[in-house]
Formats: sequence, structure tokens, C-alpha cells
Amino acid sequence: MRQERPSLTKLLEIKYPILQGGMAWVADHTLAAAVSNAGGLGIIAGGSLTSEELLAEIHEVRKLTSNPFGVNIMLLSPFAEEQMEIVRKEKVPVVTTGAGSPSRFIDGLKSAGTKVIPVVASAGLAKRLEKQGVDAVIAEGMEAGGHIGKVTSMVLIPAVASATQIPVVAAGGIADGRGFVASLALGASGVQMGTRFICTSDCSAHIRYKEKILSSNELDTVVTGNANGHPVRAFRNRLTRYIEELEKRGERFEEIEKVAVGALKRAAKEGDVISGSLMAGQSSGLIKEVLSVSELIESIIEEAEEIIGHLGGMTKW
Ligand code: TUI
Repeated sequence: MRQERPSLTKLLEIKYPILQGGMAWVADHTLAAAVSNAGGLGIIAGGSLTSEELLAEIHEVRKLTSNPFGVNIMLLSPFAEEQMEIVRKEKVPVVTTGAGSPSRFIDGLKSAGTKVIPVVASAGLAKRLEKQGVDAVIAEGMEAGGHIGKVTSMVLIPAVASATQIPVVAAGGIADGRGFVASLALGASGVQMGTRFICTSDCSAHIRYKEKILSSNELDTVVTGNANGHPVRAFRNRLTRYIEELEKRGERFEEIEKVAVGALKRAAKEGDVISGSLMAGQSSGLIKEVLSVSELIESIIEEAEEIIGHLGGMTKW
């Protein structure tokens, strides 16, 4: 049975239930404003910023859009605590979190009127966070890029939907209208996409990063870090091969971490596709062109409406 949940678009005061992932070194105020202006929810990535830089990004996004926007706080960041204070003071409309449980921050954010939407990688965490008062959850499958969990979107999304009554945002592996409709079928109220938004003309990521996504297929990403409990999905290159070698030798997490530090910035900003960390999801294999953010969002909605119309006539088995 389908449960009735609060509407995601009403909750977030947006036109379309499409969120843009808070990708470190990629999701700046320009991309976030473009997504919010196109009717989705743009999100500034806190993960690559100091607290002062985050404050400046919040001020900049407000100059470019009067629509709601969000900030993603990476809970492993040394600045997570300070950044939570900033988003509270600034009354940022939505906060998403990643890479852990935001339990200790929920009450403070809610009392500032901020909507709290954590990324979860299990139904158990989703249920606990619902009890603690979060407004929605993002169920991110392991097809996603960057720091990931262990469960695929196909299983995680319905598992989280069954375990909760708040809106579920599907993420991981979604790049077009087909993934959007599939997510709704699995019980989600909307989607979050990361990799797809990198290949937009509004995204400041280096052109070689975008070209890598455009020329890749669904087999070109690999997951490193499984052994140390911090799995990360990125394009296979010299860096991931070196990390795999260190892992095979049983090198300590701290040693491997040293190799990875700075690698994401090198990829996103300098276009170092050889030894940079080109974090990207498996959906890279589905992305064939750079579009503007508004063209992308409109095309996903149009394709979704077409598919839903078509599916309506498919029940004559
Ligand atoms: O956070 C992400 N993706 C990211 S963060 C990032 S920055 C980075 N830089 C260098 C190395 C590593 C990361 C790049 N990509 N996605 C959200 C996400 N959260 N995916 C999975 C989770 C998650 C996992 C476990 C959320 C909660 C969780 O809970 C464990 C617990 O505490 O119960």
C-alpha cells in the first residue's frame, strides 16, 4: 500500500521535486542559484569551505535568487559544527547532511526554522532520524559518486520508504526522466542528482571533468576505501589505482587519506583527470550532453510526464 506523505514541493516551497547534490568543490552559489531559479532546490556544498567562505557563499546565492536554497554540511568536515551555527544564524531554508548522523544538530536547526534533510544509507537510520524530527530524508544508493553507503538505490529507496512516513528523496544513479519516474515508483517523493548537474553550463567544474563524464560508460567508476570504512566512488585513474595498491599492502587509513587530500580540488578546479579524485556516480554512463540547468530540469519533467502517460497504458499484461 502506498502511504500518503507530506508533499515535498510544498514542504520546500519549490516547483519541481528535484534537488541538486551538495558536491564539494563543485556546488557553489552559481550552480545552486541556477537550480533554485529553475524550480528545483539548489544546494551549496559546505564540504570544501571554511566557515567564512560558507557565509560568503550564502550571501552570494541570495543576490542571485529569491527562491529557497539549501546548504549541505559534510559531517566529517572539521568545520561542521561552526557551519551549523552559520546556517542557523543566517536562517538558511534547508540543510542537508552527509556522511553520518546529524542527531545533535536537529533541534537547533529546527528552532531556527531550517528544514533538515539528512542523507541516509540505511532504513534504520532513516527511522531514528524521523523520530528525532527531521523533515525528510535522502536515500542515497551506492551508485552515487563520492562518499557512499553499501546498499543500491533499487533496494534502499523502498526500504527507507517502508520504514518512514516523511518524504523520501531518492539519490544515486539518477540522471534523466526515467530515473526520476523509477524513483517515484519505488516510493520516493522526489530526487537528488549530483553527477548530472556537473554536466551543465551553469556548473563551474573544470571542462575536463565534464568531458570525462560525457565520454564514460557505466563501468568506468570504482569504489576505493571499502577496507577502511570510508568507501568513495570516483572515475578509475592513476589515483584510484595507487589507492588500491596501498589498500592491498594494508596501509593505514591516515596514510591513504594523505594521498587523497587535495585530490578532489585538483580534479574539479584544475581538471587533473589523471591523478585527481574525479568523484562521480555510475549515472555518468547515461550523461551525453551539457545542458543549461533550466533545460535539464525542464527536459526531465517533460520526459517523466511522457513516461507516466505511457505506463498508464501498460497494465494489459
Ligand atoms: O556525503 C556524501 N558524499 C560525499 S561527501 C564528499 S567529501 C569527501 N572528500 C574526501 C573523502 C571523502 C569524502 C564526497 N562525497 N554523500 C552523502 C552520504 N552520506 N552518503 C552516504 C552517507 C551516509 C553514510 C552513513 C550517511 C549516514 C551514515 O550513517 C552512518 C551512521 O552514523 O549510522
